[in-house]
Amino acid sequence: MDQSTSELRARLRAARHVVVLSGAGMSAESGVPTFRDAQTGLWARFRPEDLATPEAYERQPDLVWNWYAWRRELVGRAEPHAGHVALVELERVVARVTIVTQNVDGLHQRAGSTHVLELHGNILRTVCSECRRKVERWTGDSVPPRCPHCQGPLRPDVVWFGESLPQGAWLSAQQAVAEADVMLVVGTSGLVEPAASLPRLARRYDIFAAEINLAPTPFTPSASLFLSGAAGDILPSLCDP
Ligand code: BV8
Ligand code: ZN
Repeated sequence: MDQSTSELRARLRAARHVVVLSGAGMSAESGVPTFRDAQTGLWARFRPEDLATPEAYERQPDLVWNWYAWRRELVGRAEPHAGHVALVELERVVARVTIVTQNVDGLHQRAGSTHVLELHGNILRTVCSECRRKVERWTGDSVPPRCPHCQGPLRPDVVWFGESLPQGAWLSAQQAVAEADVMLVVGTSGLVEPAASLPRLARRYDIFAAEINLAPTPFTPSASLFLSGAAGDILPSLCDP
């Protein structure tokens, strides 16, 4: 094991509170394509940033609904990988582990992480765009389906570009960073705000922030440590007992 990995292992074990910011790169090895990856097949000609917006839903609700139906099905088939499991293992050696995720696939929870803050919602939850009630089942063949309570169009319970983050999760995420001893920044390109401001916040508090990514990002120059590699390879070497 190289020196920087063993140093980070030691820091993690000495920490009372570790906060992890995860991005799409954390789910890549589970088969969920990242936003930077070109989308496949039918969706290759669309940019996610153009579809994940209220305007796109307003303009082409059926197209946006079908894109999410395709992604929901894909996420439903995905399994947490060794990196997700390593973060669960970390909870056995560190008193408090807070996972702050930009991902909407619920894989951290499925792996068994007990404290997950979803900054951008969860694609497996569906809500009414009018009354905002959660809707588990819907009938009829209209696309998008209608809310059983108020007939409003249903939508995925995710945060679109231009929409605010869920207040509670966002405040708790900032709080978790302020109280952390070590931060792991895993599989995020650091391009989407305000999530990308959290690693910068950690460095302003002089908190040790290690970045795990296949390639450098805009945050890398300010990171305390950069470990180049895949989340599924590096996290087990850091977190396994
Ligand atoms: C807000 C849910 C304000 C939906 C998502 C300029 C112009 C216009 C807008 C803005 C602007 N500047 C800032 C903004 C605001 C905007 C924004 O940041 N835009 C960007 C594109 C410039 N942000 C917002 O709109 C946010 N809201 O700001 O509200 C506001 C305030 C008050 C009142 C009203 C409004 C909302 C942003 C949330 C958008 N929703 N997801 C859905 O999923 O469909 S974001 C979505 O993209 C993902 O959730 C994810 O968070 C993000 C993609 O980022 P990453 O996770 O980093 O993934 P990415 O593919 O980019 O990178 C993958 C990384 O992993 C790479 O670095 C790669 O090297 C690495 N990797 C790959 N494989 C591996 C790996 N690493 C390790 N191991 C591997 N195996
Ligand atoms: Zn409704």
